[in-house]
Amino acid sequence: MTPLERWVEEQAKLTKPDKIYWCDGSEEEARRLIEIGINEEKIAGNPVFYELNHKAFPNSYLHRSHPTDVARTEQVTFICHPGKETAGPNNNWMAPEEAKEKMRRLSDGCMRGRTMYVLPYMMGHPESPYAKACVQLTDVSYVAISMRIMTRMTKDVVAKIADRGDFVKGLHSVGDFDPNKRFIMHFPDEHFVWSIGSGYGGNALLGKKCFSLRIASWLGLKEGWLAEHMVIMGIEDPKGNVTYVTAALPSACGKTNLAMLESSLPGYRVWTVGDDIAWLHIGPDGRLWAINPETGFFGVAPKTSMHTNPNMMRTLKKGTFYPTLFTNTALDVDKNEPWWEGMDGDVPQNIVDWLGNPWDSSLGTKAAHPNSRFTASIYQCPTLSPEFDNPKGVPISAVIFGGKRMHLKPLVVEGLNWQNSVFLGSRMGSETTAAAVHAEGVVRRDPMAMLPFCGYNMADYFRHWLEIGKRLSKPPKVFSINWFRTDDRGNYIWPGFRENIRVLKWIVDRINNNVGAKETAIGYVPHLKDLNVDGLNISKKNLEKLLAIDREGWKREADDIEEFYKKFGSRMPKEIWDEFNKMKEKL
Ligand code: GTP
Ligand code: SPV
Ligand code: MN
Repeated sequence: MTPLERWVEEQAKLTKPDKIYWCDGSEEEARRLIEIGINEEKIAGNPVFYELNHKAFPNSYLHRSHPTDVARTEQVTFICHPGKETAGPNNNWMAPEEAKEKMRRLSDGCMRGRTMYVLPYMMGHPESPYAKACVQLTDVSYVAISMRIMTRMTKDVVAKIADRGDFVKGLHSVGDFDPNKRFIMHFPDEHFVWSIGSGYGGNALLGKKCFSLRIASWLGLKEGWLAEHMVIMGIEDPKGNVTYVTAALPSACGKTNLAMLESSLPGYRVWTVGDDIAWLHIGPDGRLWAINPETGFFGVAPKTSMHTNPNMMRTLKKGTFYPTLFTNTALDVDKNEPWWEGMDGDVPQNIVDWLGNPWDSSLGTKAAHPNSRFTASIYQCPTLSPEFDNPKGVPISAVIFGGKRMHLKPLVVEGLNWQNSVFLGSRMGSETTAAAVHAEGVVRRDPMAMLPFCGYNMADYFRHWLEIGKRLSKPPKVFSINWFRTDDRGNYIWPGFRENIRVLKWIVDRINNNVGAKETAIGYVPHLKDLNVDGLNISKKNLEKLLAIDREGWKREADDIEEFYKKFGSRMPKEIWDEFNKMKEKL
C-alpha cells in the first residue's frame, strides 16, 4: 500500500463513506459526476445540479447551495500552528491537537450514505519547478467538478506522488451544513487542510485559498517566495510590447474584471494569466516571476455583462469539454438560462431567485445572491495569455495594490522605493464585500489584500516582503489603485472597467520612464496631463479630486493604520514604522 492509499484508507475509516471513487479527471468521468449530481445527490433536498440551456451557455449547470452556505466564513477559519504567535493577531488560532480532536469528533461518520471522491490534482503546470502535487477528499460532486475546472486534475498525479508521503492533503465534507459545526482548519507544517460543514468555494475547494494562499504563504516564508491574492496580466502597448504586472485587490474588489479588461484605448490590449492567485519567485535574472497555480475562474456573477466584462461573458458562452457552473444565481425560467442583476438586456418576465422561489422585483430583494458565482475554465477565455502554460511563468514589472474606498484614496499612487512600497502594501484598507460573511461596506485594514489569507503572523509577512526586495536586483515598481471614489452625490467618479486601461497605461509609462510624477507624503501621484482622459466625461474638479491628497483625512487614516500595526507589537518591522513616521511627518 502506498502512503497515499494508506492516508485515504485512514480518512475513510473515520468518515465512513458508502463508496470511495478515485477520480482520473477525464471528460467521461465529469459527465458521470454531473449525472450523479442531477439525479442522485441532494443538498437541502435539492439536486446538486440543474442542467441549463446549452445553446446559450454550453455545458452549463446551475447549483444552489445550502441557504446558509453562500460565502467564506472567516470567523470559523483557523490557522493551527503549534504557537499562537506564529499565527498572529491576523488569524484565528487553535492548537493543532485540539483542532484535530474537534474535527475527529465532527467527522466521525460524516460521509455515511455518501461517496468519497479522491481528487488528485496539481497546483501549477506539472512541468513547473514551482508546482505542487495535491490530493483532496470530498463527499460532494459539486466540489469534485469545481476542482476539475479550477485545477489540473489527472491521475498522473497519483504516480507523481507514488511512494512519497509529503503531498498536500485536503479532507473536505459538507457534513450536515450546520453553521455551528462548520470549521476550516489549516495545519501549515503538515501541508494539510481539514474542512467541514461548507460547500462554498473558498471553504471547500481546498486547492484555492486554503492551500494556494494560506498554506503556500507559509511555504513561501520557509522557501523564499510569495503566495499572493493577485491577478497576473500582460499589458500590450501599440508597439506590441507586453509588460506583465500583478494586482492584489481584496475579495470582490475587481480582480477578475481587471484580469481580462477590454481596452478602451486603441492599440492597447490585456492578456490574462490569472485572476485570483499568484505564486511569485525570484528568477535567476533577479526579477520577480509569476505563475498562476489555478486553471479556472471562480468569479462574482452580479454586474457581469457585455458592458463591464465582455471577455467573461464570452468565456461563459464558449463551451468546451469543461462544464461551466453557476452557483446561487437566479434563473430565467422561460429561457432556462442563468440570470443576475446587471446582466445585459431587459429583466426577464419569469425569474426564480437563488433560493428557488418565484421572484417579485417589487419586493426589493435580490434575485441572484450578491456573492453568486460562476466557475469556468480559463482555457475558454478569449484573452488567455500565450504564456499561461509556460512552466517558468512571466516576468513582473509592476505590483499593484488596491481596494474599494469611496473616500480618501487617490486613483493611483506609486511607491517611492521598495521599503516605502512594502509600507504602501501594508497600509492598504478596503470596504468589506459580500464575498465573506460579515457587515458590508465597513473599512478594514487589509494589507496586500491578504488579511483573510496570510497563513502566519503578518508582521513576519511584512518582513518577508522586505527581504524578498533585497534579493531582487530588478524589483518591480509598486502602485496602489482605487476605482471607487465617489462624488458629492455618492456616484462613482471614475468610469472603471475598460477605462481602467488609462491608469494601466500611466503605470506602463512610469515603468518605461516615459513620464514624471509628483512626490507627495504618500508616494508619487500622476501629473494630470500625463493621464489620458480623452473622451471621458469627468469634470476638472472631480479629476483633481481623484488625484488630490486630503491631509486631514490621511492623518485620520494614519491613526487607524497605527492601531493596526500596534496589534503586532515588537514583531512589527522597524522599517515599516520608519516609513510610517516619514509619511506622518510629511502630512
Ligand atoms: P474575488 O473573486 O472575490 O476575489 O473578487 P474579484 O476581486 O475578482 O472581484 P470582481 O472582478 O469579481 O469584481 C467584484 C465587483 O466589483 C463586481 O460587482 C464588479 O462589477 C465590480 N467592479 C470591478 N471592477 C470595477 C470598476 O472598475 N469599477 C467599478 N465601479 N466596479 C468594479
Ligand atoms: C475570494 O473571496 O477572494 C474569492 C472567492 O476569490 S473564494 O475562492 O471563495 O475565496
Ligand atoms: Mn479572491
